[in-house]
Amino acid sequence: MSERAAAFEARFSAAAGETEARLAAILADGSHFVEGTPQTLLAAMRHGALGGGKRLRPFLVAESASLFGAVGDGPAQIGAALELLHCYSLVHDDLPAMDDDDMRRGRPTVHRAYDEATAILAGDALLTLAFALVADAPGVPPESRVALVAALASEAGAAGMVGGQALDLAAEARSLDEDEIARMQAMKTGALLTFACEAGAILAGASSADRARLRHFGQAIGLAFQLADDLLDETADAATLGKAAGKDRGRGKKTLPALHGVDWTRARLAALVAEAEALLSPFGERGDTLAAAARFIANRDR
Ligand code: GRG
Repeated sequence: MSERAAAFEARFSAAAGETEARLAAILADGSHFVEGTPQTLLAAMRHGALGGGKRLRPFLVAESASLFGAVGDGPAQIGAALELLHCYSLVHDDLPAMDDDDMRRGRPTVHRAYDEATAILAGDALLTLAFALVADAPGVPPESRVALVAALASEAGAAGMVGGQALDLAAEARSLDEDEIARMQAMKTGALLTFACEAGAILAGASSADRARLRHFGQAIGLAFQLADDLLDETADAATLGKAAGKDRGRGKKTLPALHGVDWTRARLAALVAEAEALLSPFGERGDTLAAAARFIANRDR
């Protein structure tokens, strides 16, 4: 690994540790959970949210915020909120009615460790907690908090991640064409990554041109993330992934790597990284960490 890549990995891993501690504190915190909160529900939420994951989305929020000089605890709280929302999507995605997975992040999925009803409710509670955290993000002006709530709702909902998941489920009955696959992936996977990058610009009160630039960057790395994920699904083993591998192929679901092969996928990933790097060029060295994140996303092995 190059020195530059090693420095990125060290920074990324330190940030993941901070996110883990913040999430643990939030999920232990009396301010969010009054005495009446059912303890089994809370335990299932912790199971779904703690103890694993790359914590990529909070990292992107923090780095995009620091690109514009945002300071204070606001970016970390928005990152934590986004990560809880991401965890809800994984808990629900793993349910028997959806992907029907037994393992996630190297551990039993929430419905396996508890039961289906508890997993549905734990996901619901993680989603609603995410919005509570955005609404009271410390040090963030009210108009920015409202903008963040609106952007997150749009990217997470029917026009974003949830809509993408619906298109993905529909693809089990009818094969999608290439454009439809790309659109489904941009919604299912790209939407939250786009929010992560745009959130930093919103937090810092950046210009609308910079906000659009960061959105565009998020869209490019979102596509790269999904392509890399599909490639891993084709090539990696379950022990490396911490979940079942080869599931898409097993279900006859078309992915772009399955349609075009590994060489085409690697070339497309390189083009997306170049696009992401070019979008950061106006920021000079300040954009180095986000550029390294784009390369990590495209080349990742987990
Ligand atoms: C159920 C509403 C709803 C949405 C589900 C996120 C999602 C939409 C489905 C997950 C299935 C999947 C494998 C999607 C591909 C990309 C993805 C989101 C992978 C998981 O994200 P990582 O790699 O996971 O960031 P960690 O565990 O590192 O947090």
